[in-house]
Amino acid sequence: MDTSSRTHSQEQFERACRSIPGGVNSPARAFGAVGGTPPFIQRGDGPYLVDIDDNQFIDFVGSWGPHILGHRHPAVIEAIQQAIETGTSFGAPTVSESDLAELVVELVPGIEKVRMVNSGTEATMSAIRLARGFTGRNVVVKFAGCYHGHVDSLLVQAGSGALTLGAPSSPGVPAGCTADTLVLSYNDVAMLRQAFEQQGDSLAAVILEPVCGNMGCVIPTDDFLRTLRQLCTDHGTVLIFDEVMTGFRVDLGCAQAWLGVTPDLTTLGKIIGGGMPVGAYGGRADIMDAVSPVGAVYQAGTLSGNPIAMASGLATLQQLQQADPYEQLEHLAAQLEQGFRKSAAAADVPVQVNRVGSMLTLFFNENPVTDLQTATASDTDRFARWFHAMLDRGVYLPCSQFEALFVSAAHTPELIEQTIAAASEAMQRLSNPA
Ligand code: HOZ
Repeated sequence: MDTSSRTHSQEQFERACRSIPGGVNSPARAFGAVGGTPPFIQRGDGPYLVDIDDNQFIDFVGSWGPHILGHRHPAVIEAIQQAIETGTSFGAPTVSESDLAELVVELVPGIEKVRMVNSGTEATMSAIRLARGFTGRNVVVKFAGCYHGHVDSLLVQAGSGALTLGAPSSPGVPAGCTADTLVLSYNDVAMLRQAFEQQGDSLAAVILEPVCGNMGCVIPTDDFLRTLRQLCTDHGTVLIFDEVMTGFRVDLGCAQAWLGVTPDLTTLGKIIGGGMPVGAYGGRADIMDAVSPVGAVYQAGTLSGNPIAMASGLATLQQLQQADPYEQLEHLAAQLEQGFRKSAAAADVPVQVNRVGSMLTLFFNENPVTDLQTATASDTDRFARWFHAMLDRGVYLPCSQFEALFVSAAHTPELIEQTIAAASEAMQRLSNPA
């Protein structure tokens, strides 16, 4: 399929750029790192996206994670429609908030109590404030290449769009906001031990993506995670897993269940809203009870716990619980991983494929990718050419080397085969550009 005709998208992008900075409401989707014009989406349908030029793409972005069931899953749409009939927002308690909270508590090992917010950024910002309020300490550890939304204190050596667009540490964040942020290297156990030896008793929190997705998919070593858990316990430091991307993605119990390491606090986003704007932070009851109105740590939101968003999230999690698609996702993603590896080998293009369950990144890199330094050694020009060759063949991938793609339960072995065929052609194009 040739999907290179994108006249209407081009017109709409030019129009959008006149009234919206860069034509987009979130920088990661602007094609800044790969060049060209992003397709404007008309609709989603199961594993497909259709743009306004009527091009159909096999979608491996899934709205950057939420659509683990594919687009417009009937159970999710029906739940949203039912909720809309009763109103759109009340700013008062509803039963749906407890329904979703109870299910989250049941599914996620580290969550005894949970507070709903509206985005992943809000969740991590609130979790950091809570950890500081609970411990009475200020210093927070983060890891280079991990991304926790656009929270001032965490926008240091950040991944995702910040890394893609070359601004891992943003202007507009006063030095004072990051003075208490300590940045360490992902998977570096010696550096971690040293930081705790030097200032363990003044560390309020350590926050990390337990499987990183925002410098591309990077997998933690067992030693790294277990050492981190032990050091946090020994020093009374709050361990925060940012599971905005991995939550309900790598396992129904999130990455913490898959890894067998339980954090003190967890932040969630994406799948928990089933495509509606929902974030959440939760964890140990003694810590969560420091949040207002029980405790003194203030956090609030007019639209938090919005009934339509709750209905969408609840339907999504219930569907995951009933259908249990994780084995199917593992098979599909393993098929894709093998296909990508073979297509690269056949074209003599050096790549690394990092994958956990249905999240995967193909790095154009000769060496293993284990942290930010090794991730940024990837050939991003090559990535851009591969990305466009795939898009022209009807495969919609994340538009950055430093993101993970997502397989959904709506994909089929046939669609994965079709994607691998496109990948083989695209790889051949890389080694023989003419
Ligand atoms: N946080 C997303 C990437 N990891 C980007 C979301 C977007 O731009 O829509």
